[in-house]
Amino acid sequence: MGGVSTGTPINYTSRRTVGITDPKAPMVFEDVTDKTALASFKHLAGTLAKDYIFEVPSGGVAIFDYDGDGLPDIYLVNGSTIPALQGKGNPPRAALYRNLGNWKFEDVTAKAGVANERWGMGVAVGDYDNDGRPDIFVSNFGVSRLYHNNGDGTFTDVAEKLGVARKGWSTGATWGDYDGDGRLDLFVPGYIEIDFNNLPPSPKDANKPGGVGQNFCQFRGTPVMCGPRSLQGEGDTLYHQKTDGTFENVSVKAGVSDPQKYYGFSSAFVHANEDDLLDLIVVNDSTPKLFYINKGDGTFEEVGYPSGVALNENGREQAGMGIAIGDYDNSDRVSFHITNFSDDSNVLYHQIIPQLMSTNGEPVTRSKLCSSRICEMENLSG
Ligand SMILES: [Ca+2]
Ligand SMILES: [Ca+2]
Ligand SMILES: [Ca+2]
Ligand SMILES: [Ca+2]
Repeated sequence: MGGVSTGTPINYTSRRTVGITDPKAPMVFEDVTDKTALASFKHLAGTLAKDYIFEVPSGGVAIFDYDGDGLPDIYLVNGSTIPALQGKGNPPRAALYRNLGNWKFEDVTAKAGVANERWGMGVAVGDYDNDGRPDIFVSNFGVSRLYHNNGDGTFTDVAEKLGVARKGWSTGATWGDYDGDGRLDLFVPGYIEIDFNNLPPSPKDANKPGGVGQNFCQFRGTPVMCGPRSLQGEGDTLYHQKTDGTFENVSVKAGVSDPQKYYGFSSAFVHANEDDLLDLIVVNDSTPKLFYINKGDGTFEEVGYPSGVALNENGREQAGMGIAIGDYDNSDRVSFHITNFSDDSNVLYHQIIPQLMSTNGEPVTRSKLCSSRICEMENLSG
């Protein structure tokens, strides 16, 4: 995104997907949105001009059964606008749709009290207080929220009270009990520090006399919003849940504070090796990915480079956006699929275990190798 001159615009003369789909293929999925209450949801993030980078991303969806009736419900995060942030307009609202069955949904946002009305960037669901009811963490550009599920169809924002009202630009968060004490902990990546009193140059500045000029921030030859490169990134935050149910910021102590201030976009707690300790991966935009192996003493070792996950096969950082984790080849080892920004390749990292022998000729077991140092990943996307 932005930050470099990319030359003259490229004009595509045909749809770039032509020839890669089979028109005779059977229709497997039907888009039923218009038949449901979800059809009335409108996601809004800034203006169409997208003058600033925070108007570009936003959103997120959580599908979970908030009322325990066995039917999965849908929570849609919404963005916001600069006037709304300044109190000069109505903020867009997030929405919770209760599943009534038979593709019928009821908008229960107002009753549930989960409209957010801040600039939403992501959502992570977890039952942090072990009462059997899933709770909602909403990552905001602004102040994040933790909606406690009261069990009667309503939620209460307890973020300030419990110490997780993260300020700044929070993105794809993840719940996980990294220290195995039975209480969920919360990791939240930070993206970019934005100073509203000193906003980055916008495309409308490009042609102004004395302005930043055409070459400042371009995408395919068109002036666009600036960032993330050249903008100040944000550190990341790990909240450890204490015995009293409040959270403490242990990012620095645990070694996951991201002092380089990479542009964090997505994260996931994951069992990456064979011990029973949760590891952590952070997908960053335009900066190396961070891969943390849990050492079991409340700290993590960052192994992004030695594991092969930090960069792509050409040794370049990619504009990481999202992550999917799964054992697609039934090898009992997780693989990572990372999605990247437009025109960049998406990457599948397959976990491999080098065949090593110990000094007495015995095979080194995977758990010994992987938990003591790193899990090695190979890039299969090429
Ligand atoms: Ca339900
Ligand atoms: Ca709960
Ligand atoms: Ca814990
Ligand atoms: Ca970060």
